[in-house]
Amino acid sequence: MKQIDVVLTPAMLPLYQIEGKVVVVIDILRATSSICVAFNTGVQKILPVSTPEECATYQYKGFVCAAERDGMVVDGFDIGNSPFSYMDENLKGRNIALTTTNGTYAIEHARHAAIVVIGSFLNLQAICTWLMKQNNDVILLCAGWKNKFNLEDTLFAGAVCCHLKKEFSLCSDASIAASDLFMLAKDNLYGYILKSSHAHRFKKLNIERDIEFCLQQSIFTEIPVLSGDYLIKMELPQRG
Ligand code: 3SL
Repeated sequence: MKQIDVVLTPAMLPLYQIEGKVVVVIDILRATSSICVAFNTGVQKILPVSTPEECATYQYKGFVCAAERDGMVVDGFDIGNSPFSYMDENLKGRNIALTTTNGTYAIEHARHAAIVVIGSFLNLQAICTWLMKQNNDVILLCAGWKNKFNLEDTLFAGAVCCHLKKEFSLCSDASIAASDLFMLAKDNLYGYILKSSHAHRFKKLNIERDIEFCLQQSIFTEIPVLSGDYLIKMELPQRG
């Protein structure tokens, strides 16, 4: 039986073998949610980069440059990491260079996997349906906060484990703990997430509406996938 495992922070990734596996990168608040929004809007490609300095160099190559640190838009950039910034119709067909505190860091560290995809509550059903059809084992990589554990990414990992428990074996205590956490919180995800440190950070920054948005389930069908250096929209077979 295929296996599914949860890596609770990028700092733990060296303990796992990702070669030959599918890695789902998870940063619910907010990088992977915003990436899903961007592809739903019609963005062509997203280039995840490590630093705001590197990101700024893409301005001269026709990219939209987006940078976030500690929840805020980095000075000198037009957009940061709010999902609402990626709903702009002017982004249709554009390429974005993006750097965020944890999300792009996690993507960078997942590069050696067979396939790297982007997961969020916004595309939960699409990701699970696609994962069911894969032959590879799966690693759910939580971006966390500066290499520390967080609740929101673990909850999403738990949601995926619960959806896939018939097709995959939950092969570790981390995947069992994530599933149990999701079962505990699922009837009031928003209320539960309000306990999290990131929710407190958002409160101070007055961006709590982003939390509510990012917790909507399965409103998008796009699956962003890493292709070379870029995230692109996965081409899925047409139904019917
Ligand atoms: O760390 C990240 O990648 C971000 O998602 C953090 S924030 O939600 O923009 O604060």
